[in-house]
Amino acid sequence: MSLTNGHSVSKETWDSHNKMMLEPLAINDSEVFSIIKKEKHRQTYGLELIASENFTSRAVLEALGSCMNNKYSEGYPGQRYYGGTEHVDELERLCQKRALEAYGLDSEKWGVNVQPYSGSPANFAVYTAIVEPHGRIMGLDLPDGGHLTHGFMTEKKKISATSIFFESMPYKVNQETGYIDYDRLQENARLFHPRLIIAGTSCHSRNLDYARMRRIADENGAFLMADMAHISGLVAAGVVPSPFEYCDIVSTTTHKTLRGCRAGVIFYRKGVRSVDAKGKETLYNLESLINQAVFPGLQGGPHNHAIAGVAVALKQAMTPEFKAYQMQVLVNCKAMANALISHGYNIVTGGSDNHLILLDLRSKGTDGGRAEKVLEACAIACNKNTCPGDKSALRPSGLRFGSPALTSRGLVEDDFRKVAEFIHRGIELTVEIQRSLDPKATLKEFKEALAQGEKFQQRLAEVKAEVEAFAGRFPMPGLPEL
Ligand code: DSN
Repeated sequence: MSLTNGHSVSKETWDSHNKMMLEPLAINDSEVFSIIKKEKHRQTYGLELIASENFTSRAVLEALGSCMNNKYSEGYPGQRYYGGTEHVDELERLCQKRALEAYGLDSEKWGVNVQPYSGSPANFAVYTAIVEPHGRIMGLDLPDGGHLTHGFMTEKKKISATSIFFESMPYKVNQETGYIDYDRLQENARLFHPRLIIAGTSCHSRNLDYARMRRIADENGAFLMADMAHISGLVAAGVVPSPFEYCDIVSTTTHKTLRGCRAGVIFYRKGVRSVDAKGKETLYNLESLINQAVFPGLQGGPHNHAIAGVAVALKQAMTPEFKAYQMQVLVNCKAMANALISHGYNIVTGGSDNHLILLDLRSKGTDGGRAEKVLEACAIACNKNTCPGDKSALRPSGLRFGSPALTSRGLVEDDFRKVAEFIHRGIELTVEIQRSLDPKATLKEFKEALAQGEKFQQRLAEVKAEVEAFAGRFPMPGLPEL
């Protein structure tokens, strides 16, 4: 074996290493390449209705897959712990500037941190910045449409770190109407005296009353934070009410309706927080608290490739095309809701102001878990969800559907009516399969019947084939190969 001059590896191995570093994925790792191709096929030929998902653009994916991935840059622009950061500084400043512009924010009054890895770390950074250990937080309960990070715990167990490291008290929706019960929130906040109230949802189809929540926060000297992750694209386009007027802090992910890559952003107020009767001003001190909490408090080096992707998505979010897209997201969601209502379904709150609906299957004699599995077998992706009044989170009665992803592929109202028909056929099949089993059959037994029952296989295959033919007609955004 011949060794290269002064090196301890063979020339062949070294040449082969250098070749490997330049190979495309398809050649270098056919196993991963083939899994990605299968996922691309699933996304292209299926109906993606998970309300928090979207298809980002080719430009965002190019930025995400760029050399920005290679760079460490702990710190903030102009104050880094490593050298070679002049371009990532420029990128992060551009991303910050675009984030403020996309939401029409004055840089004297608002600042932004674009380093959070995603929504959950962004939220936890906010809590550690402004709430002392075991301080009090109120967020919408998870079974009522809130997010895990808003403080979820059960009677038996503290589930989210928010409820482990802080004291969380949930607020609820009215169990009859599905709308947020602000009166009860106000009453409980007066007893609980939270340091922070979170205005944000993961499964709620109505606009939030930020003005009311601001008043409740003020009564208690609490901060008001909006977690606008689900609706941040709709807010940027100005097609739903903006939380910025009323909130001290706004967090978001960047990959849902905003349609960027997976990352998180925190906006915080600067300048005067309040003026007392004698005219004495109190200033916000959120900037250093939040920046410190993100780095070095909770994170290491920022994901500069993700910041590049977010910057591209934010530029797109300021275009007329993006506004048109978000308007279409809303009308498509309404078209799907109305079509499902005309097929005889109940929708929690009776409709939607935004990009999602929650279908209540209780009147159909089935539940979300079973219907989700049948729809999945028909190439329709959605998720089971608790409905207001559900007795157990282990058997949720609802299905959550969102319009953002399919709208990115160009579907319009008529197409969404067709989508609703596919959903209806899948749910009818669910009910039939369930009726063919013992009423006490478990979800596991239901899944076995779904996998083996010859009687239903042909009909499932028919629906799936029609879904795939329909979905395959619409272009798929992203990189051509992957
Ligand atoms: N997983 C997201 C959702 O589906 O709402 C939230 O993080």
